[in-house]
This record gives sequence, structure tokens and C-alpha cells, in this order.
Amino acid sequence: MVIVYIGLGSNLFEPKKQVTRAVEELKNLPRSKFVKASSLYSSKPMGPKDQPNYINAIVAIETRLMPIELLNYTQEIEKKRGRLRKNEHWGPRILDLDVILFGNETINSERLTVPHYGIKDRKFVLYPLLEIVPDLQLPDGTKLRTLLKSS
Ligand code: PH2
Ligand code: MG
Ligand code: MG
Repeated sequence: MVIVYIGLGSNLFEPKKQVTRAVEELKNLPRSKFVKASSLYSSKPMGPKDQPNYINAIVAIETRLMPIELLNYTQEIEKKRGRLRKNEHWGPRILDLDVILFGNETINSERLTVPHYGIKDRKFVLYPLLEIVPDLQLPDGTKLRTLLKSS
């Protein structure tokens, strides 16, 4: 089993409900065991400011899925919630599920970049991670606490 961290975010159509419901769905991933979920965090949008505030959280799961299988499941959950993929770089979204970390793996494929490229400067990822894994180290050895101190 590999421990993975999934970032959840929403800023449309009752964001708290969207994130809470997605946490429940992540409990039912095949070949996986739910470990824990952080609290819900509210933050101002990073990127374009003319969009609602976000609700974010992090979920920890142990899984035997391959990274790309996990990505497929998370994208299915996004789709079920009505997420449309279009030109929405940093735009508002009903539900965003990002594979933040996949064990100690570094992945650079067409569909998947792990660790998530933005993790180091996104407080809405770092704080919920700190809540559930205070001693976390990234695959490159950087300590989560160090990132938060320097930001
Ligand atoms: N996600 C984005 C763009 N901006 N801002 C916050 N606060 N939280 C997010 O999850 C977020 C964002 C695109 O994925
Ligand atoms: Mg995202
Ligand atoms: Mg995403």
C-alpha cells in the first residue's frame, strides 16, 4: 500500500457540500483504505480575483491503485459533480481533486505531475496537510514545516 494525499477544492454551488461529499466518495475508492481527512479551510482565490472564495481540504488514503488509475477515479468523481474541463486555468470550479503526493514518487507524465506542481506556494494545500501529517517530507526532502516558515 502507498500513502497518497489528494487535495480537494470548490468555489461553486455550495462548496462545503461539494468537498464533504467528495470526501465521502473517496472513502469508496477500490483497492484503497481511507486514512483521514483534514478540516475544511476557506481561502481567497489564488489567480483571478473575480471568483468566489474556495473551500479546500486534504484527504489521506492508502492505495494499491496505480497513479493513473487513481487519477481516472478522481476525474470521474469531478465529472459526476458536473465539472466541465474547458479553458478555466485557475478559474472557478465545482470540484477539483488533485493528486498532491503519491508516496515518495515523482511522476512527470502527460496527464499527471506529482508532487503537484503548485504545492510549495499554496497555503490552501500546505495548511490542511500540516493538520493531518505535521512531519511530512516531500520526495525531494523538503520539510512541510520549513515551507510554511519561509512563506
Ligand atoms: N484552485 C485553483 C485556483 N485558485 N484558490 C484557492 N484558494 N483554492 C484553490 O483550490 C484554488 C485557487 C485552481 O485549481
Ligand atoms: Mg487545483
Ligand atoms: Mg485539478
